Amino acid sequence: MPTWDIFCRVIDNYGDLGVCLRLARDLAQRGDRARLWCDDLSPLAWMQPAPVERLSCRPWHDSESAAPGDVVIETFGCELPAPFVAAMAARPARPVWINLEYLSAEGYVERSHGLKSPQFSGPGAGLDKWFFYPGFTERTGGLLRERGLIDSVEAHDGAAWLGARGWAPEPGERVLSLFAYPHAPLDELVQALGPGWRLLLCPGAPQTALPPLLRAGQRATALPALTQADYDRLLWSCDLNLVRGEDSFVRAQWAGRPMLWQIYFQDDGAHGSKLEAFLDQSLADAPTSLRSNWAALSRAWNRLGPWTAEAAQALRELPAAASHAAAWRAKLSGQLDLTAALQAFARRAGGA
Ligand code: TRH
Repeated sequence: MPTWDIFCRVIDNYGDLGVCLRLARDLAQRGDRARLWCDDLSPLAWMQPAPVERLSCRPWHDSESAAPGDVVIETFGCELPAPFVAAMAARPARPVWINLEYLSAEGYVERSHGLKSPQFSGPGAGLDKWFFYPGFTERTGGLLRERGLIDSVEAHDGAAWLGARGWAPEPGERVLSLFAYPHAPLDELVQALGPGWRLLLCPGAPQTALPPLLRAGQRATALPALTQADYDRLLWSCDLNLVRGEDSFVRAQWAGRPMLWQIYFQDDGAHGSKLEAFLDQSLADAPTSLRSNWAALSRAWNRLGPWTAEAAQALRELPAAASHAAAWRAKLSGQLDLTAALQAFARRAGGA
């Protein structure tokens, strides 16, 4: 049973920790031992309050006196503590050292996935670091998808789950979840949605900014921070999910429901080409009108394009978007998942 050390620095928001927690938990649930080292463990109080067998979550600095396990995952270039790297280099059986990168559908991902970076200086001199890229194709590391996930989504009774929490739509009403950054164009969204919506607002700025903007026939409810497992169930229950960043974005794709992604904004504008690459890949097999309407809506929601008639039309064609979301999910779920890909990679590289 190999031991995995997963290192995470919280830059802002919760995405980095959210991804690391899912990976660590998935490894533990598959029978490996996982240690998650993080510089801010406080969000775990709501993301994962219950203990998980074989998973331990520890403060970053405690790693400085720890003996490295068989596989070490440095996430998103977080730079491991030097004493830990020195201990890796001194270990008789060298651990496999993997840098797990951010998710993107851009072409560089396939080209860079699995590349080796030999370390010539510093405490890790003599070790190799491997670059591992999640992605949407067989030539990447894939996406986190725990065993049995799609069966759980399909067995889920969304109406009952929402009803038990007081979040169910009235007859004839549709329901959406909204998890968004403060700069989201909320006024344009509620205008384009039209009447007949219950909006479930996840924690964040929209909980106060959106209610005054509501149009006739719309109502909003502020949700508390949910556990990751319950956030997933929320996504499985809604007619439309507005998600952001990286982890909620992936989970919404597994929900197999229409999804609108607010990409993480980058000052240099790099998020524009990242969004286009995802739209190109995920909508490639969609009917032409759905493809152009949904792309227009996605650009508008990210302030990368105007709120055109096409963008508004996308929201009137949710049944077509739902069929496409299910087809896209079926395509993705035919690929190897990220945890299994990492396990296979680590075995080949000699650590697990
Ligand atoms: O936190 P995010 O906005 O995005 C991240 C970070 O900003 C990060 O720095 C950036 O590099 C990356 O995006 C691209 O959104 P994300 O990724 O969806 O992470 C949110 C996590 O919070 C995810 O694991 C789901 C979880 N969550 C809950 O557990 N309960 C909740 O109620 C909600 C709303 C989210």
